[in-house]
Amino acid sequence: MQTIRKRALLALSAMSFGLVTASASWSAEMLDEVMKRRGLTEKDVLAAAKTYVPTGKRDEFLAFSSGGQSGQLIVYGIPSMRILKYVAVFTPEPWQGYGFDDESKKVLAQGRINGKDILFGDTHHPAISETNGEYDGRWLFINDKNNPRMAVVDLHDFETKQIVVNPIMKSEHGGAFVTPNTEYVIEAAQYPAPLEDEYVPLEQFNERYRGAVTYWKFNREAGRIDPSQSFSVELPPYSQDLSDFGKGPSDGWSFTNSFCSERYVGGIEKGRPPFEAGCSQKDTDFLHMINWKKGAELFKAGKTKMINGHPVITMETAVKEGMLFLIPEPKSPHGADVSPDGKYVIISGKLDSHTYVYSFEKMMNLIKNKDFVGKDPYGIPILDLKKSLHTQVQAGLGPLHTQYDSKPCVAYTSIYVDSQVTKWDYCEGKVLDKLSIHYNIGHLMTMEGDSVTPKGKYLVSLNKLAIDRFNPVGPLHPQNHQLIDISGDKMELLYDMPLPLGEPHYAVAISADKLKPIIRYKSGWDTRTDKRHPNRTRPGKEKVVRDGNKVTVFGTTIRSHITPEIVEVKEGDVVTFHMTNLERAQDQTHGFAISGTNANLSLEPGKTASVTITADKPGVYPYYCTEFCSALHLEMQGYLLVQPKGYKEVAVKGAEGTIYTQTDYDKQHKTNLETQEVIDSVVAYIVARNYQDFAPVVSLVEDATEQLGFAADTRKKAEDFAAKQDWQNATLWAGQWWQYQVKAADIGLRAKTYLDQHGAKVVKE
Ligand code: RUQ
Ligand code: CUA
Repeated sequence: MQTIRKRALLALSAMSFGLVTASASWSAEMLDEVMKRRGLTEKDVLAAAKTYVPTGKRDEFLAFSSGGQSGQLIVYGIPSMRILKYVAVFTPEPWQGYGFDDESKKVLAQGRINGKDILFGDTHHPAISETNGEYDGRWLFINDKNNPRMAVVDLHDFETKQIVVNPIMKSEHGGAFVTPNTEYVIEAAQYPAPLEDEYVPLEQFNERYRGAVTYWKFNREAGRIDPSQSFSVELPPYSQDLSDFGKGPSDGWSFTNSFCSERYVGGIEKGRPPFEAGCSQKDTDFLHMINWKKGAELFKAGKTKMINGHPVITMETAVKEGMLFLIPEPKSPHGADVSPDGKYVIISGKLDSHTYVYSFEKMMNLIKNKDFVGKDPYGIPILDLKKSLHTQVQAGLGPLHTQYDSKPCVAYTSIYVDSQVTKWDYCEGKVLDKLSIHYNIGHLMTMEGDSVTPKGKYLVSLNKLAIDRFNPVGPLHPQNHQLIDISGDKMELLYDMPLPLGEPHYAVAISADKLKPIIRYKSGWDTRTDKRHPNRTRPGKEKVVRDGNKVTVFGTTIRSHITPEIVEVKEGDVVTFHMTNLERAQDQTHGFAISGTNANLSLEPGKTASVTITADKPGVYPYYCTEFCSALHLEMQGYLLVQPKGYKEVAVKGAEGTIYTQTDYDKQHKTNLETQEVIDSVVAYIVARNYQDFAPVVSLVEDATEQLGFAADTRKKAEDFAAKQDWQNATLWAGQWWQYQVKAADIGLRAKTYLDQHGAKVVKE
C-alpha cells in the first residue's frame, strides 16, 4: 500500500514540475492521405469542417428536441450534433433520480391521470419562453399528446418542475407555443371527446364531442403554470392540430388548424370506411382564429362555464363576443406558422402541394367588414379563403411545417412525400431552392426559427424514418436529424445524426449564450420546489432519528464518504434517507443506491434528495455512491442492517481487519508532509499567475481550499491520537488526511493545467 502511495506521490510531483510531457505520438498524416484512406470526397471534408467542434470547444446553438414516446427531452449542440442531455419530463429516468427520489416523485404525481401513475409520455412540441418575441432561454414547455399534459422545465438546471393535466381534453397536439411575453402557453385538443369526463355514445359525436384550446397562464415569478388563472375555449369536434401565437400586428390572436372537419366517425369493424377515408374527403379543413386577449377578459369577467372545475368559454359566447372565426385551409393541414413580423400565417396541407400564406391584415379587414362566406354548423363565422390569402406557392408534395430564416421573407417548408426541404420567398411567392433529404421529413427547425428574430445559419430536418441510413440495429430504427447549412443561397446537407429515443416531433434551437445554467445549488436545496430543503443536513450534523417504527436518516455525501456509514434498523421499519451533497465543486455529483431496493438518488452539488423504503426483509444491504466521483469512489460505501423482529442485541466481539503500529503511523505522516510540499509548490505556481481572471480556475481553487481545510482538521485528529499513542486511530486518521491532500492536489493540478493551456501570465515572481 505504501509503495502505491509513493508512486502516486511521485507522479503528482513529476506532473507539477512539468517533468511528464504528452507522448509525441502525433503523426503528421496529410489531409489527402486521410481522405484516401477513408474514402472521403472534398465535399465530405468541407461538410466535416463545418460541423466539427474541436475538443474543448463548444457549440453555437443548443437544440431541445422532443423525445417522443420516451416522455423526455433531448438536448444537443449545433453544429456538432453532440447529445448533451436527456431531460426527464413525463417518465422516470434513473440517472437523474427522476421518479426515484421523493421530491421528483411528487412532480410525476402531478401528472397522474384518474389517480393512476402514467409511465410514459408522447412528447411533441417544446417551446422556449419568450420576452418581446425573442427566446429568453429561461423556461421550456413541452406537451404530451396521449395524456393531455403540459410540463415546465427550468433552464437554470434543466429539471422538470411542474406537470399540469388538462382538465377537459382526452388527447391533444397543438402545444406548447407561447405568447410573445410568455403570459400563456397554448394546448389544443386533437381527437374530439366529450369535455365532461363521461361516456357519450358516438352517435352523438356532432352534438356532444368537442375540441378545445387551453390557455395555460404562466406565472414567471413563481416559474409555474397557474391553473387557477388558466382557461379554455370550446371548439367544434374538428381534430385540432397545431397552433401558433400571433406577434407584432397579430399579437393577441392565436391560430389553430384542424383536420377531419368532416367530423367523420370510423368503424371499420362494422363495415364502415375507415377514419382515413372519411377524414380526408373535403378539399379544405378549418383554421381557427381566436382572440385570446378577448378570451382573457371574458375569463376575468366570469363569462365562462365550469367544466370539471375548469372555466371554459363556450362556442356560443365566443361567437357572440366576436373572438372566434374559421377560415378554410388546404386539406389535412399540419403546420400553422406565424411569420417573424407577425403579418402572415403559413399553412400547408399534407394532401395539397401548396403552401398558403394568409394575410393577417386581410383577415382582420374581413372580420371588420363582417364579410363572411357563411357559418359552420356551430354558428362560427367563416372567412373567405381567397380573400384571406396573400399568396400561395407550389412547394412540393405533402408540405408540412414552415420555419423562418434571418433573411427577410425567406422560409423553409418540410415536404413529407417528396422528402425535400423547399426554400421559398413568402413575400414574393416563389420557390428559391429545393434540397432532397434522406427520407420522410416531419418538422424542421431553423435557429430561433419561430421567434421574431430568427438566426439563420443552420436548419435541421427531423426525418421520421432512418431506413437504411445507419448501421442496422434491429427492426426498430432510430430517427434521423439531418443538419443543413442555410447560410448561402443553396442549402447544403452536412450531417446525419441518429436519435435513438422515441419519435422526436419538433425541436427548438437557441443561441447557446442565452442560456445561463447554474453549476451548483445553494446548499441543502430541494431542486423540485426551488426552496431550501426542510430536511437538509449540515456537515457534522448527520443523525439517525427514530419515532416508533419510522426511522429518518439525515445524511451527507462528500468525497469520498457517505455519512452515516452504518445504519441499523429493525424489520418493518419505514426508513427515510434525506441525503445532502455537501460539495460545492463543479460536477461533483454523488449517487446513492441501496441494494435490494429502488433507492437511487442523484445528488448534484448542494442538492438534498430523499428516498423512503420499508425494511421488510431482515438482512445486510450495502449502499454506495453510483457516480465515479474520485479515486476512492469505490470506497464511498456503507451498510444498511435490518435486524429480524425480536432480535436481541448482544455484544459481539470481532477483530479489526488490520492492526497498525507506530511504524505505520510514522510512514504515513512522512508521506503526508512530502505531499504537502508538492501541494505548496502547485499553490505557489497558481497564485503567481493571474488565475483570478479564469472563472473555472477560481472555482477549482475554492474547491481545493475546502479540501485543504478538511485535511487540516483530520491532521489534528491524527496527531492527537498519536500523542495518546493510539496508533490504530492515529494511522487511519493520517490516511484520511492524506486522502484530502490527494483530492486537493488533484484539483490544484487541474487548475495548473488549465492555466498553462489558456496562456495565464505570471503576475508575481
Ligand atoms: S408533429 S410531423 Cu408536430 Cu406532432 Cu408534425
Ligand atoms: Cu461519490 Cu462516487
